[in-house]
Amino acid sequence: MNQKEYSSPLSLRKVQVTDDFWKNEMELVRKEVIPYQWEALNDRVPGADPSFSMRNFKVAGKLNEKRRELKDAYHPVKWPLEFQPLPEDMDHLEDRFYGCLFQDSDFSKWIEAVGYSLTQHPDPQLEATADEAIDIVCAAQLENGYLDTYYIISDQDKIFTNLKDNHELYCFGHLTEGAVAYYQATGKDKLLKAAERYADYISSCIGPEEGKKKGYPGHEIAEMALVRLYEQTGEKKYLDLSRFFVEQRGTRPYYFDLEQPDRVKKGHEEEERYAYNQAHLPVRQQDEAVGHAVRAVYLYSGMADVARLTGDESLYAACERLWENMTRKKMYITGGIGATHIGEAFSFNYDLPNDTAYAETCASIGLVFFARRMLQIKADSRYADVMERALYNGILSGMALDGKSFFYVNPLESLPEACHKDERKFHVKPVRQKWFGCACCPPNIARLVSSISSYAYTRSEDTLYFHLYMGSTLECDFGGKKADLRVTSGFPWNGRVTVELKLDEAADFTLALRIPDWCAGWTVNGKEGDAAGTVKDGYLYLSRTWQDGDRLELDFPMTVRVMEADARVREDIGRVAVTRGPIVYCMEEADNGGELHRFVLPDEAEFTEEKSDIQGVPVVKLTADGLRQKQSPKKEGELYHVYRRPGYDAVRLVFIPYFTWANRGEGEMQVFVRTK
Ligand code: FUB
Ligand code: ZN
Repeated sequence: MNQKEYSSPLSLRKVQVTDDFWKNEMELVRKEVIPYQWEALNDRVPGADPSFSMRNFKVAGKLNEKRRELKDAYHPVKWPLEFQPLPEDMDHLEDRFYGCLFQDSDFSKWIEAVGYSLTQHPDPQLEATADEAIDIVCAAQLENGYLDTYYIISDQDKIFTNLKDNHELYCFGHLTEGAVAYYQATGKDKLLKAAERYADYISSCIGPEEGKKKGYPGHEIAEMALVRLYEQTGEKKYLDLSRFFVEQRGTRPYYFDLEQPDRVKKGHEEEERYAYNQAHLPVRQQDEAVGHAVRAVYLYSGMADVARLTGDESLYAACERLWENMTRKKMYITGGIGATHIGEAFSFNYDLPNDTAYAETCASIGLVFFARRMLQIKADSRYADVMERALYNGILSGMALDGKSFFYVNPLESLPEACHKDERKFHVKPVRQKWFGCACCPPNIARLVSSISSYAYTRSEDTLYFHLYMGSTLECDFGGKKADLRVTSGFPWNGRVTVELKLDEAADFTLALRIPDWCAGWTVNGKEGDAAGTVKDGYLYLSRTWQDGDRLELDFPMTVRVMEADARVREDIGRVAVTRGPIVYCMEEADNGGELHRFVLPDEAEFTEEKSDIQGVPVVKLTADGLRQKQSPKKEGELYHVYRRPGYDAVRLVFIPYFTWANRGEGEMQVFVRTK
């Protein structure tokens, strides 16, 4: 690890995304998701499960008021307070907590997305709404800094008594991420100060010192949030707490056993007991991605942050091992992770079923967080390739092309009848949903998409890294000299990119350009390979004294690539997936008719590329001559018959980008297609 080479994302205020593709996604988030989400947070969406998020903050704030009046004579409601069922009469709710116990995070993800969005599109009205929401949230904070409505409303005696299940530190993490984002966008620090006070309260209760709880989050995210708080405030105590959380995890005796001794009896074997929470082993001994997938990648992101900031080689080595295991043995071609719906978790190596896949949108988003953090430590295109794969495929599939509905689960094969009738596939929805009772994914897409440029670029003192290609303008400076860049890009449909420099005076710096793993024969200003510059770990380094008006023309040819999985992936044997550039394709019933399992893509298939659109969104469609297996001649009503070489009808197969599936009503979909 070379700390001198570490890089950081550019401030969102210094990068404007102008890209046709990503700007469209960002505008969907700004115009559709953020306003809808605000209505959802306030329980104003007819027919949708109420969130109760803002309501809970208001109730907590009101209780605080009352408590102040009564000089703390408040008596908590009875414990245990489990998930509150939906009340029958929504007009006469009691002053108590409703909803999932991590509903506070709905607000936090919203405010984070709002912050990012304001950097690209100032909107005084939205900012005023956000400020009012922040006032409501801050009024709920206890004098001591604690801020989680579930416990504030229900039972303050139980604060931090169930770190494993009850998401207090998860809500803290999201609150902090939102607070930093909003501060960076607007300069307003009310929420940031609230997050700091909460962080201070947490470290007065949990930590290595005598008398404090030796716990850590049951659902990770606080680790990376504390690092953000440290980077924003410069307060090392936040980095120390993050490091404590990372290093304490999985140590013996298990903290989760200590906090709730009853668990020990219920649990499995020692090492399996807390694998769901990645707390089965100390993190440096972990080498396989296990357990709940979102939790896992949030942890790994925090580990990478701590490794970078402390120069910790062994922690980085653990991140590397986990990265390799996850991306080489447990990741779908779409960048989806977490193959099983049982525990929303990773399955065993090479177990990647297509039609029961879980591949939660949030998990792929967490994978992008992890990838960017690994890139900050070391610019290696392995990380950026996966980041790009997840972004254009397993994540964008999570949102409809009109931004109005969402997938939580992202299967690689879907048969609507099975989704409706087969209990094993009830988690797989054949069409996107308006919202979810547990609404983690849509707001996560909102915060990722609206901060997309922080994944495209990072910089060190003298190097600007291009990890993704997207049209944008960047304001940088190197050695005190201003350098503005204008980037245009045809991604993801063509690989032509231009970079133009506008400098007040000549300046020395390096541009490091990622060479995508899917392209062969790339050129920069017409030069190929080593002739173009120095290539290291998948990046082309161009170090020179740049002049005003310098211009680069990059070409990363996008050709169709037919991919097969490792032969140990049982479900994919004898099947292939069609890709082009960063995009994974699929077949849909809307174009090909039903019973997709009967279609065959011959080895020698030649593809035709066609500029087209799906629901008005420009795409490149692919077509190829293929086959459709005929029903063998057999006796009427017979289910089985003696095998005969099958006959086929010639058909034209149509492939569309995977992220655009299920935008034309309910129908079958398949990514991996039989081959011959
Ligand atoms: O537990 C909080 C969030 O809800 C998780 O990250 C998601 O997987 C969903 O279970
Ligand atoms: Zn989710």
